[in-house]
Order: sequence, then structure tokens, then C-alpha cells
Amino acid sequence: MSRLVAISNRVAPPSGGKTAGGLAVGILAALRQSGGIWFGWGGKTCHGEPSEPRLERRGNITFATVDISKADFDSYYNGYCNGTLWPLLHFMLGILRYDQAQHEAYQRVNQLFARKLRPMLRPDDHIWVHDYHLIPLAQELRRAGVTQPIGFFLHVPFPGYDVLRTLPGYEHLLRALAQYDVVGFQTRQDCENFLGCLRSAGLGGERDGDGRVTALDRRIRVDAFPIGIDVGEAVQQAEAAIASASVQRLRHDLVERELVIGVDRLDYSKGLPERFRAFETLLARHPASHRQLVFLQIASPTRTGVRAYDEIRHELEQSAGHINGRFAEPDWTPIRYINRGISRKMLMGYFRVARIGLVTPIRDGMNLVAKEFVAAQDPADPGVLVLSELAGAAAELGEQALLVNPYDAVGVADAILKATEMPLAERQARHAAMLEVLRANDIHAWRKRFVDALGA
Ligand code: ADQ
Repeated sequence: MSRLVAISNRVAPPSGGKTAGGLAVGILAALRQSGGIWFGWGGKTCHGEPSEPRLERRGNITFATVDISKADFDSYYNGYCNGTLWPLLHFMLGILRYDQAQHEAYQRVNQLFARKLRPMLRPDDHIWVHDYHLIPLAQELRRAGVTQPIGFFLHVPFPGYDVLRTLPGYEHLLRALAQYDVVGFQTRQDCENFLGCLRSAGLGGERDGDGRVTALDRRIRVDAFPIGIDVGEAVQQAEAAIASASVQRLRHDLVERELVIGVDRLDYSKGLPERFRAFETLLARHPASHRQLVFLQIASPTRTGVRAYDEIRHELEQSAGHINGRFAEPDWTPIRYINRGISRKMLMGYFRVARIGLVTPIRDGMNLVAKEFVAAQDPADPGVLVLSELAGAAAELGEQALLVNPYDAVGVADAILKATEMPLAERQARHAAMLEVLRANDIHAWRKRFVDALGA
């Protein structure tokens, strides 16, 4: 079996079950299976040329981390990646910022990664690059003479041409993606958007007889590889966590009330202000639901220091305070808002106690929380998933979840109400069907499909 070399912006060796973003969860699961290297930024900045990668071996995985110069880091990460590409790829043009100097820093960091990674590569390695931070990496590796198969997986959505061309010099993204052998997206729609962009930009985008796509002068594979979760692990964690003191306290505290749960990184793409408004709409329109429901929102801060993220944090604090001020009773607080990450195990336990999982991003590549919520349920008495139709997960779970448009406060409120009233047999049937989908396309199937495509 070829060695797998995974590369992502941030390398995150597992630490005591603490918060890991969806990408980290996926890469770790992939590497545990086959062993290999996880290469990327280690979280430190430096002055001048970064030193050689630091190596740390744990089990069958070597974590190789580089520093990024302080001068480049802000422009690359907070600037181009999270101020330009993230909003662009989530169709949020209103907050997109562009600065040519930041784009240059983005290119420089990709060149740095290629320079430091090159000497570590073996001829039979398969190279798997993750996410929008590193789109130009294959181009830089090819320039350095790397001929091994290189795949790219985009964890976030890919927009259509009319959105993409908002970005000055957008063609560089398409040209860079053409240097991969496999370009993977979360959904079919993302693939179609990418092919449409290639065609509109006159760079190829036609499928040939064996399903490959022409891109510049290359033939590449473009496909949907919807990311999954480790279903067995999630089930086990949920079953184990239910007995823990913290989960028992929550259950006891709820008394007869139903728990509605939301868990997200605190990111504007996750639709949190819209979700709070929908819950407020429910309480305003259906007084009978007062005291019957408790909404627990856990949102871990990310990208602090980026303006849009600081603003949304402030907005949510105000909104939760406003809704509680408006509806709370001395013995009932409608919204419990926790602004930090919690351990995965506890999360699974809370999911299991919850009657409704509220997953309403305004745009999301996949959304693993939706899948984790389903896996954590008790099959004998499962909760209901209320899911945004604008999340990639809707392509797989859309028939059995209650699909909503996250901007439609009344629609989301009605779906919550419908979920509270859903008969047990219907909940069981929907849950069983979703669990079957999750098991058929779990994290191991995802890894295998991508790695097989890379080897083909
Ligand atoms: P993310 O945007 O990070 O991932 P998501 O898929 O929901 O989003 O994954 C988040 C992960 O972090 C989940 O495993 C979740 O349990 C965990 N998490 C979130 N908030 C937490 C909290 N407060 N405490 C503890 N854990 C928390 C990106 C894309 C997604 C895509 C994934 C994987 O944006 O669309 O699904 O990559 O490809």
C-alpha cells in the first residue's frame, strides 16, 4: 500500500478529546487507517525563513509541522484565506475583502509548504491536499518536479461562475486546481459548479469517454466524495457518555422539557443569528411551547480577531440576552448559550439527550454535526434532525430529516414544532434510514474512495 501524505493548513495532533474541526476529524481518521505523514502549519510564527519541519511520531502517523513567518501569516490566514476565500466559497459576497498583497502572501505560503515538503516525499507516495488554504500547492509541487499522484479535497462548497468571478484573478484558482489528478468535492452540485466555471472561463470542463475531465492540457478526475463520520465511534461515545455525571445533570435539570440542541464553530456561515431568530419566532407564535422546550446552543469561538467573527459573537450574546429577557420565567430559561468548545464525548451525550438537532447553516460544505447528531441517537427513542437545505448533508439526509431554509424563521419554527409532535414510529423510521446512509458512507468509506481514486 502506498504511503499517504496528507497536507492541510493546520496540523492538529489529537489532544485529550478536545474540540477538533471537521477537517481534522476527517484527516486523522484517514491517516489512522493507512499510516503516513500529516504535514502543515504547527501554530507558530517566526521571523525570517522558517526552519525545517518539526517531526513528532504518534503510532503510525508522523506529524510534520512548519512555522510561517509572522509577516506572511496574518495576510495569508486571516487575510486571503478567511477574509477572501471563505466568504467567496460560502457565497457571501457582502463581506468579501480583497487585497493583492494578501493574495501574494497566500502564494508565498503555498511555495513555502512545497519547498519544505518536497524533500520528505518518496516516489510511491500518494499526496492528499486538503481545503481552500492550499489550492496552489500542487502547482508549486509540480514546478519542483513532483510527479506523484496529487489529490485535492475541498471541504467547503464550490460556487458557480457568477459568484467565482467576483474574485479578482479568479482564474488562478481554476488553473491551480487543474494541476491535481483528483479534485474532490462534497456534493454533485459542487462538481457541476466547478465544471461550469472551467467551461465559462474557457479552460476545459468537458467530460471524456471514461469520465475524466479536461482542464487546461490535463485530464483529471472530478467527483463528489461526501465526507462521513466514524459511526461506530460516535454510537459508542454516545452510549458511554449517557451515564456521565454531566449528561445526567442535564437530563435531570430538563425535567419533562424537550432539549433542542445546536453545536457549531462560531462562524457566520453556520446561520446562528438566523437560528436564534427562528427560535424566538417559535416562542412568539406558539405560547404553548413555552416551558416545554429548552434550546442549548454550544458555539466554540474560532478565528477570533477577524472582524466578522468578533461581530457575530457580539450579535449572538445580545440576541440570546434579548430572547431570554423577553420570554424567560423564574424557573425556565429558553436559551442556554455556551460560548466554548466541549469534549466530543460530552457532545455525543448531549446529542443523545436531545429531542431535536438544529443544524441550520446558511451554507456548508457538508456539516458533520448533522451526522453526529443522528449517530448519537437512541434507536429505540430517537430525536429528529432539522436540517438546512443549504448544507451538503442535505444531499444525503434530505429525505429523512426535516429540511428547512435557514433564512425562513417561520419555516424553521414550524419544523421544530413538527419535530416535537412527531410520533415515535415515524421518528424511528426516519432515524433508521439516516443511520443506514451514514453507515454506508462512513469516514472509512470516504477515505477509501478518495485514496482508491488517487491510485487509479
Ligand atoms: P467545519 O466548518 O468545522 O468543517 P463541521 O462539519 O460541522 O464544520 O465540523 C465541525 C466539527 O467540530 C464536528 O465534528 C463537531 O462535533 C465539532 N464541533 C463543532 N463545534 C464544537 C463545539 N462547540 N465543541 C466541540 N466540538 C465542536 C469543514 C466544513 C464542513 C465540513 C467539514 C468536514 O466547513 O462543511 O463538513 O469541514 O469536511
